[in-house]
Order: sequence, then C-alpha cells, then structure tokens
Amino acid sequence: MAKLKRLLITGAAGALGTQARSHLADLAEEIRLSDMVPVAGVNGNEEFIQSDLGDAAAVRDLVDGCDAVAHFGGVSTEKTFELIERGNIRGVYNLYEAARVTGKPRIFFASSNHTIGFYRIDERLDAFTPPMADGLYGASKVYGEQLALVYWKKFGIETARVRIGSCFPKPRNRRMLSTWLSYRDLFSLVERCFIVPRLGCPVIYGVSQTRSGWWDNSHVGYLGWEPLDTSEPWREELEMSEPQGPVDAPDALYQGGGFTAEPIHQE
Ligand code: NAI
Ligand code: 15L
Repeated sequence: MAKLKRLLITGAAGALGTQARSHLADLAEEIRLSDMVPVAGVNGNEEFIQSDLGDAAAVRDLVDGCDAVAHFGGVSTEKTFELIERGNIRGVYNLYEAARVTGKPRIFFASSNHTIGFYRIDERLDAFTPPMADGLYGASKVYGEQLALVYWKKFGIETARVRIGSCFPKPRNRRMLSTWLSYRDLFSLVERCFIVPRLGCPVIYGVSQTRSGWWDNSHVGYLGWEPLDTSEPWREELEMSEPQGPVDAPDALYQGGGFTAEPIHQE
C-alpha cells in the first residue's frame, strides 16, 4: 500500500486524536499533529503545531502540504454556542477553505451520531435519512457534514462524513451496546477512507457490529470496511449492573440518549 505523504491529525491531544497517533503512525511518511492544547510528546515522524481551529491563517498553514486530514479537532459534547461556533462552525469552514486553496486533501470528518440523535430507538436509519440533531453540538456536526458536501460538489474535495457512535475502549452503558465503535474498527475505517481509489463524500455510520442494527451502511460497501468488533461481550455485565431505566428516560426513547435532554449551555 502506498503511503500518504503527510497526514494532518487535528484534535491530536484529545481522546481519539491520541489513539489516532498510534493506530495511524504507519499510514503516512509524515504526521502533522495539531490541537489548541499541547500533546504529550512528539514521536519519530511527527511534528506538532499548536493552533486554534478558529484562526483561519493558522489553519491554512496547518493544511498546507498535507494530502490527507483526519479531523478529530473541535468541541465533542454539548457546550456553549461560543465554543461550538469557534471549533465546529468557523473551525470547519476554516478547514475546508484551507483545503480548497492548498492541495485539496482528502478529509476524514469526525461527525457524530448526535446529528440524528432525536430519532427513536426503534427507527432504522441509513445515509439518506434526514438529520435530526439533538442539540447545538449535533447541529454543528450537521453543518460540518453539509459544508463537506458543498466543497465536494463545487471543488471535488473528498470527505468521509463519519457519524461516530460511541468510541471508547469498551461500551460504558446499555445504550452503547447499540452505538459502540472500537478503536480498531474506527482506525480501519480511517485507513480504508484514505486508501480507496475513489471516496466521494459518503455519510458513514461509525459503529462496530451490533445486534440492534440502528444504522445501515450498505451503501458504502465499496470502501471494503468490515467492522470486526462487537459490543456483545459486555451485554450481560451491563444489563446486570445497570437497571433498566424508566420507559420515558432519554436512553429508552432516543438514539442520542442523554444528549436529547441537555440544556442550551450558557456557560
Ligand atoms: P475530545 O474532546 O477528547 O478531543 C477534541 C480535541 O479537539 C481536544 O483535544 C480539544 O482541545 C480540541 N479542540 C477543541 N476545540 C478546538 C479549537 N477551537 N481549536 C483547536 N482544537 C480544538 O474528543 P474525542 O472524543 O477525541 O472526539 C474527537 C472527534 O470525534 C470530535 O470531533 C467528536 O465530536 C467526534 N466524535 C467522538 C465520539 C467519541 O465517542 N469519542 C463520538 C462521536 C463523534
Ligand atoms: C459524541 O458525539 C461524543 O463526542 C462522545 O463523547 C460520546 O458522548 C458519543 O457521542 C456518544 O453518543 O456516546
């Protein structure tokens, strides 16, 4: 497999960015890391540039010279509009403008299941189901997905718009039995998205194998991505340790779970 020349990993100090560093180390000759806060150490083929996604000039310099971007940077939970605007609205605009005026790198955009969080748990979704965000954070990811599509249609910039479920070392609660994505499955997806000859701009659900089957990825068979892990080994433990909540609890109603009950944060 031919290596990428230079891969930019944004959000490199965060949970998934940190994992990306070890899982994707061999994917590119050079790895450029960025975050608004420092990362822990810099390894052999890595460089680190500290910058804020809200700073257009800084983002342009970051993207310049990269043939691929794994975009994990930005606000990752429900927060104030000001923070979300900087990281996920202006930040994503800055990323795509930088991509347009530099080498049009291929982008892996870490979107979220909170773009569709207000669908009920008995509904089955695919890539063409309209978004139904469950808060400001989810709405900002819908914006990012749409901006990616604009830059694909107008400028041919390819993006994997990946609605990540719950990517943690293991599922943390009953809901995650339906949403869990293992690190191994996430990074095999990132790899597939960067190595397939033609990516386009698909919406992909980032989830390992799951019995509940909320999300249908059948339209992206051409990626050759096969999730290998499943949340099932944790089912018994989670169902025993976590009592079934009330029938009108957010987790019992909506795919986005507790995010659907979050307030509009003012500080
Ligand atoms: P995280 O919160 O641990 O990492 C995000 C990183 O982005 C942080 O290091 C933070 O400093 C940086 N960041 C935030 N605002 C920034 C700004 N304005 N400029 C520069 N850097 C900024 O989140 P995590 O879990 O690593 O998630 C990575 C991405 O994946 C996020 O975009 C998140 O929305 C998405 N995602 C993650 C899921 C998960 O289960 N971990 C599920 C769905 C989506
Ligand atoms: C997300 O979008 C968040 O970034 C992550 O922290 C989890 O809360 C995840 O969704 C989830 O829905 O479990």
